[in-house]
Amino acid sequence: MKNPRVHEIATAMIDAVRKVLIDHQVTEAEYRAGVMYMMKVAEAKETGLISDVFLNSTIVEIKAANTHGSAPAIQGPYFKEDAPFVDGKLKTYDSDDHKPLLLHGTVKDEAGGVVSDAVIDIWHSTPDGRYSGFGGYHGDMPVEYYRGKIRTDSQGRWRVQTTLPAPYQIPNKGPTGALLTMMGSHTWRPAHVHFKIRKDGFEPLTTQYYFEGGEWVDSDCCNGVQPELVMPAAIEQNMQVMVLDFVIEKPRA
Ligand code: MBD
Ligand code: FE
Repeated sequence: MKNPRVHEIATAMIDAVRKVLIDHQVTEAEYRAGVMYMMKVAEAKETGLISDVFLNSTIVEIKAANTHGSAPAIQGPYFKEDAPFVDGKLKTYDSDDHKPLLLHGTVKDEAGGVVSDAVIDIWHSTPDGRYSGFGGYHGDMPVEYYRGKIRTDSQGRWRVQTTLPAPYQIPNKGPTGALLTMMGSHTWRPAHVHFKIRKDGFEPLTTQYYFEGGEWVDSDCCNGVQPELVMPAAIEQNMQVMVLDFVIEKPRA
């Protein structure tokens, strides 16, 4: 059955690629190398990674231009729906000697009203750049580490403690890393913490925040940094803190 949206987008994508092939006079051998490359990406289970490295920021750009809520950011390939609810603290490894990080703030609607009982997913990598709940490069860490869900209270407030994430290298031994290297780029992302805020009757907000002055903030290999997402360093209770007041919006007709 013909799907008009698929027809429109798939046809335009194929036309765009055909134009590149012609403009750059791509040879038969180069075309075959490209096809082999896509097979390697699938074999290495990097289809999600390579898509998000190059294209997620464009989807975010589209969303950002149409939102009255907080700035969205790229989700990346390492969100896990099955992360558990946590009580004020993400589980981290004791061998993780990095500094504590306090995260707190509020969730409000566009009119400034508090949003209670919103669910916030929070996730970030270990200091050595691994995400829990994934195999291969990530080493099969149980899903309850370095991620969790919390709820806002009756005042729309939320709070959670974790450890400070470090600058992060995307999986760099596979085809995605190889392509970035051949393109003259690199595989680094600035240290970041991911958030997904959901509440019935509101648009989900997927975002992530970075640390002012952090390494790679000015050259993220995923093009995911926007000025609103870079937070200044602050200290509370002897801990580095990020205070984030999220605004979520109702779906538009
Ligand atoms: C990540 O951790 C990430 O956040 C993104 C967007 C892409 C690759 C790895
Ligand atoms: Fe990430």
